[in-house]
Amino acid sequence: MEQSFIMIKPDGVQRGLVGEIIARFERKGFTLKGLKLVSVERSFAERHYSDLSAKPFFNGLVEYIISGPVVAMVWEGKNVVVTGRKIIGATNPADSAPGTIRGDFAIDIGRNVIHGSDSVESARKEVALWFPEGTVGWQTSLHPWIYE
Ligand code: DAT
Ligand code: MG
Repeated sequence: MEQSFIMIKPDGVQRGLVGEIIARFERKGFTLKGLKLVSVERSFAERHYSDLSAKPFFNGLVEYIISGPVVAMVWEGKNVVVTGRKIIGATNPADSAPGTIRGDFAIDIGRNVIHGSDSVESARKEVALWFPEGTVGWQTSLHPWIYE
């Protein structure tokens, strides 16, 4: 089953949005397979965002991610990467639809509350980077009530 790496960024943690965000993924029907509160080092944040290292906003982005603890999660389910991005909303909260996490809880692009993998391939890399210890192997008993 497909997995996505979802991270509540430091602003989301500071603003008390952890429960709200987890609830949205839970209620959708996705399954939580990994969860931890972590403060990451600069070099780790740079690795996570290595694809963006040439961007002018890269340093500010890294500073933001290391500015406080983040909640790192792995969510599993059918099409969770694409659907997770829809739940999260557009990168710039000014363009995120109401009803999405960024649309409901964010204003500035540099304080957009949450990260979600943008492809199945990057999800695989991000899950491996953030959860080298592995994720939790369990199956929800709700499966037949969520999938036909
Ligand atoms: P996303 O987080 O939606 O996958 P991304 O991978 O393109 O977006 O960029 C990672 C983060 O970098 C994004 O959540 C916020 C920041 N960012 C992206 N584009 C930016 C820009 N033009 N100015 C400032 N920050 C930006
Ligand atoms: Mg991205």
